Amino acid sequence: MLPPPRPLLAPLLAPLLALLLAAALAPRHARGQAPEIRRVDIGSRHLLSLLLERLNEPIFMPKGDYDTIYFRVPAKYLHPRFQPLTEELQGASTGGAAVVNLPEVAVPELGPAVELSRFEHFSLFIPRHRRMAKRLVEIFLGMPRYEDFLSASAFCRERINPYLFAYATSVAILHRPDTRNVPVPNAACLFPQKYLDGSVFPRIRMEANVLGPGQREPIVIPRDWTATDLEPEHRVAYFREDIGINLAHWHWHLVYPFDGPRVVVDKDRRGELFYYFHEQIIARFNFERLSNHLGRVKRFLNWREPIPEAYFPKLNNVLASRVWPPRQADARLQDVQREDQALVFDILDLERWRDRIMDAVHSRRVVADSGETVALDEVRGIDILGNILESSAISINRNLYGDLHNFGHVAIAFSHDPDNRHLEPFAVMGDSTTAMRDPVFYRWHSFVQSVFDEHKATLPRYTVDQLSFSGVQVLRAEVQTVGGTRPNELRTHWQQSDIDISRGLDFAPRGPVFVRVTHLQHVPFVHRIQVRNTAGGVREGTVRIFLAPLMDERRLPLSFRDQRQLFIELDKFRVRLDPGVSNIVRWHNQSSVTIPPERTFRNLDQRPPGPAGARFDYCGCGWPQHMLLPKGTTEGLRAALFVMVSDYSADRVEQPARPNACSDGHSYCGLLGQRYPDRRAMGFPMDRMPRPGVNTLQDFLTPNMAVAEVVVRHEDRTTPPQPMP
Ligand SMILES: *[C@@H]1O[C@H](CO)[C@@H](O)[C@H](O)[C@H]1NC(C)=O
Ligand SMILES: [Cu+2]
Repeated sequence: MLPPPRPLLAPLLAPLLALLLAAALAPRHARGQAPEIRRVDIGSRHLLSLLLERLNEPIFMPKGDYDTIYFRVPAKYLHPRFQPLTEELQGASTGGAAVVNLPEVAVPELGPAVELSRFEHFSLFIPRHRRMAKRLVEIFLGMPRYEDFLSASAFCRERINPYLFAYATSVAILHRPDTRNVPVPNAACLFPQKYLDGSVFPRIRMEANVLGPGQREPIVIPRDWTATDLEPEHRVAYFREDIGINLAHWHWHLVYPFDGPRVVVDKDRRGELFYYFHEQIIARFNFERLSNHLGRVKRFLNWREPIPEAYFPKLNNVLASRVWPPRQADARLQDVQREDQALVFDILDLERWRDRIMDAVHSRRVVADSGETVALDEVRGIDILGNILESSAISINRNLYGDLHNFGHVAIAFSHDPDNRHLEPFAVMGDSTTAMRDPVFYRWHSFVQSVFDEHKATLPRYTVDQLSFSGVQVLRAEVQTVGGTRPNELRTHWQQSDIDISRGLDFAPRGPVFVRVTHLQHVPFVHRIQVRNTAGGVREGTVRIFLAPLMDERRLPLSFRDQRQLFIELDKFRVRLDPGVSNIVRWHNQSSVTIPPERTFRNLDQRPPGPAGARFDYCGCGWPQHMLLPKGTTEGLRAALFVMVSDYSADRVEQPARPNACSDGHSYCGLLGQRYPDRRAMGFPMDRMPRPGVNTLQDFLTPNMAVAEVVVRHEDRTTPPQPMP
């Protein structure tokens, strides 16, 4: 039996239906093409991404730019409202367009996945929603052939909440062997309302409805649209609200779901990567704060105290006409009693989990579900702890250690309506797509990181021997900015970029519609590193480059213990060291941390054909290139550039034979389907307390390391959009 689709909102239906009929019956050869029906091979992989477009429009509406593709599905796939009209809606001429006939497949029982209405938000942090997502991902991964997956996906599309559907389909695309080359559409294009000021949508609709594609102009979003500088936290809003950063977080969670079928969750060092990715987010945020004369972020430690930071997101859920709820200054967490979400827990539960985890960290062992004790050692400890703290489905004991990080997000997200008396949905902290916009995200994650730090402090310090690379010395490290006159001066400014959001605009005319955003950018730079190898033969090394501020918020030099936690990774790569002196040149855009700009602001139509296209597609995970450097200050923020060359024979990881076409962004994202490509602890060599006697960065150095003092200078100018390569 096929489950019935979720009811649509009644008031929406009448005008919607009129529109659909008009669209479906209108002659399609208005542009002067002869009516003809092309058939599209359903094995074609890009059809899947078309299913993710305009998710509130029924499947038989035209897809792709300029109405080029029509899906035709069995009547029973459709919403009951449309089933009697199947012939009229699906039979009309589609002159000039291509038609895809999807065969009927048996889709397993959708179970809990149909329980979320189309107009609710979807949150992985809420267990009820996780169960829905898990079921859908299981179904999608279980469909035997690509064609079956495509058809099942079309069936689900018509009856599943759009956010849930897009999430589960994207996870399946990333994890099915036969869809490795399928583009996972950029979420900012599918759901622009989660990334852009709600006030642009009426303007966008006007532009799209009144003007043809060739006449439309980008809608410009000003840089300060959520608050003013009366609110000190607003000084770093350009970081929190950056589209690329929010996409990076969303994409990371697609690659590393914390719940779902075991094959999807249980990845090499996923718990450790949760630690490292968020550690880097906090370090980067603090660097940004110091660039704006703000103190480092304060951990959210006492959950009974009010939260001084307010946040008013100004995002709309366009179709449901619901806004994301704001949080007033001095909001307090309360016990959560959201029966509507099957979610009831107390702040005391969070405190109890925290205390149990802290006990485990300090006694250096955890108790597994089976009652067996497992050591939190140097090798596996951080990974076990990451899965416990997040927590993920592979937590060693969820009964005992609970669901601390996720439920913290939820408690904060419901602080404005903890018992549903106002029928308010959760706030931005409740959704991993939007959470990074809110200042409290960083306070909560700083707390989470402090638990990891407690664990790292119990580990043995790295000895000089472990840090050194015998026979290899780094003689010099410097950066040179393109067009710069002095070495070791990095430069930033503002830049505009356009993003096509037409794929996320339901019930609007076709063709691209652009939004123009302003974001931080840096001037291209290059690393020049001089290394001497006197080891008596060729050696291979891993170059590790980090950047940290020199001064704290009081403008006093940072101690190494503090500075250690502020290092952001800029790059990591393998080099061959011939005997003698090697001069290593490495460009900013080769970084192992970042993905290039066209993957943040990408438009799938610019996808290059052939193998380059495949590479383009699945390299979506990583930090946006434009946010590689912190903003710095107009007078120049002093920073330490740290370069280390470690012995590759100790860093090397045995990989399965299957080559990976894409390794962009691997420092924060790993490699899909492979092991994390560095055997050292993530964050090495800054991840542990320094050995005794080390008080400054200089004290920490061994001969295979070097430090350069650099400045990061910001110019308050805005450059226009750059053409994409
Ligand atoms: C990286 O940047 C440099 C300098 O701007 C440029 O010459 C080079 O083509 C870029 N490489 C890639 C892969 O974009
Ligand atoms: Cu989080």
